[in-house]
Amino acid sequence: MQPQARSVTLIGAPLEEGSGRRGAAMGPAALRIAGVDQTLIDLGHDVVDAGDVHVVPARDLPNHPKAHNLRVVGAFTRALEAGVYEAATAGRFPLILGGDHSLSMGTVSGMARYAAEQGRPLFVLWLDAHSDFNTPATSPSGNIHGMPVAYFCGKAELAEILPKDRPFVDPQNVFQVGIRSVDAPERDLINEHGVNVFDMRWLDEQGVAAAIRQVLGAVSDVNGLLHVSLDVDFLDPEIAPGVGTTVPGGATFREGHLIMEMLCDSGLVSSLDLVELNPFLDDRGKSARILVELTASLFGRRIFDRPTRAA
Ligand code: EXY
Ligand code: MN
Ligand code: MN
Ligand code: MN
Repeated sequence: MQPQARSVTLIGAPLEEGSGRRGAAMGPAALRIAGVDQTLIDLGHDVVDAGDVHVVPARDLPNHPKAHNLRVVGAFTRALEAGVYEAATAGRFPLILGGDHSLSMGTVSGMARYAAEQGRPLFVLWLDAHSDFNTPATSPSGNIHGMPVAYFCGKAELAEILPKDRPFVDPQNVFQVGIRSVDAPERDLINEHGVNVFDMRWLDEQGVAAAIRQVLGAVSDVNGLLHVSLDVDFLDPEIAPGVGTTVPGGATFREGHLIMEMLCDSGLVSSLDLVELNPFLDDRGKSARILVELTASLFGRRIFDRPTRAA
């Protein structure tokens, strides 16, 4: 069975100001050089590249001492929220080429607005070494890329970037997979709000397939939409070194592909972020290539068709 042909809109987000170091702004270019558009076209999908988002810093936002570069991150948040919402409303699959992980404040918020209009709950699959659930009050670094999940769940006060009545994601609809670096106050917030965490210990003991089955079951039970946010540091640094926040003990090549293949088979994924790629730190394009390969698996590349099995 061939996966459905999708209409995909690529949106480049050359954002690095959320990360506290330079380089991630080159991520969209590296993903294009690695052939993300042609890879999807070859799999039978309709692809439109909307180009990169360009912004000027938002002067109505404060210079926040504990949320660095808020004016730049806020401007990207607004532009991406609108761009993702418009693409989804046009029946297209938004695929965001990042850019640091603060960009998910905008992309997930845009999908949350779309999902609310559809009367469907939005779920988020967060593939990351980190939980990214800090707030300006708990962050050890002040870097906003450690805060996007708290932001789109409505738990991080970051001035009025988006309208006050924006829809939030229910923290209990957030599933984090691959986690192995969490700050102590961040862990308290995650427990308090009921975020679902499959940390590396869980994956070692039970396997990624069991985790993804739980996620897909939760989404399909209530006819939800599923946004996937893939941080390069979800993967082990041996196979994906091109990221500023490497943490040893990450997902393997096959674990990454199995997740994407299962997500593809489910037909439930509505949108995707590829984030934190830092080509300045990469090894001859290795990390950009693996992101494109994983995207191919999500969009239907497979080794053999699977037999349809009774449940
Ligand atoms: N938890 C640390 C902080 O908030 O500063 C590190 C966050 C790294 C975030 C990377 C993108 O996933
Ligand atoms: Mn910039
Ligand atoms: Mn992250
Ligand atoms: Mn991370």
